[in-house]
Amino acid sequence: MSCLNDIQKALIDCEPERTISLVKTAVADNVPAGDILNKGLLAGMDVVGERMENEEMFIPEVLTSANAMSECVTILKPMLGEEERGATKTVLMGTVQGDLHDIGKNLVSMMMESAGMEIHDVGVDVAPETFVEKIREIKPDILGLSALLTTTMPMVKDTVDAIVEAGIRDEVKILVGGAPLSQEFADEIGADAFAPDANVAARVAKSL
Ligand code: B1M
Repeated sequence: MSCLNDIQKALIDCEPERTISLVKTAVADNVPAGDILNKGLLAGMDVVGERMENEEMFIPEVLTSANAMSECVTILKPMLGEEERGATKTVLMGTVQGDLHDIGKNLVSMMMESAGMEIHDVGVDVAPETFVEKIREIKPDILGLSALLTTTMPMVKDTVDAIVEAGIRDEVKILVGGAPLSQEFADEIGADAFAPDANVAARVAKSL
């Protein structure tokens, strides 16, 4: 359907107003919300992610596309059927205690939201006990922990340890990321997965 190709292209070309307007028109024309999401927006976002990985698109452009996608998802949310909603994973996301960096975390959240997941962002400088409390309250499928400083890497481990001590480790998959982290570090601290960037994070979260 050509309107879905147009939506895809507008998102890839980093044209937020056009993307949103095309989505509104498609909704008004009774195009199924699931098609707009999957065949228009998510297909476009896959290309954006690939271009980001290949350094053909840069952070500000990716953020613009991701923001447009978020707005479109908000427009489509009430119209999405149980099937699409049922496929949604819930993610609790935060930057660990002592760390104030949130641009990468926000980008990861947006890419996950773009992939259809429901994000509960608890912000930056989040204490291990707050993560434990929020896991009990929100019951997410996945916990995302971000850390950008070598000095806050140990806090990622402390957070995982607090979750183990609270007896809720089996209830949530843990995904970690941030520039100084690695797969090796994730394995060492007993996390379920590591992702080096936002696109991989969304892909890994889908598979967890
Ligand atoms: Co800070 N800072 N900073 N800083 N800062 C870095 C990280 C640093 C590398 C700069 C440098 O020295 N070259 C350095 C860390 C060195 C180290 O420990 N290895 C550093 C430092 C030292 C500091 C301070 C200590 C400086 C000081 O005060 N003396 C201080 C610490 C404050 C604190 O946190 N307690 C500090 C403060 C700040 C600002 C507040 C000024 C600001 C943050 C603003 C904000 O986030 N709202 C800031 C910034 C902007 C940076 C740099 C320049 C940019 C970070 C960024 O947003 N990158 C950074 C240098 C750099 O990275 N070039 C630097 C863009 C972002 C999209 O990438 O965050 O890597 P990134 O996220 C990526 C991946 O890492 C991954 O996906 C993202 C998207 O692809 N990812 C995940 C991130 N989280 C993930 C979670 C996942 C999966 C993937 O799953 C859950």
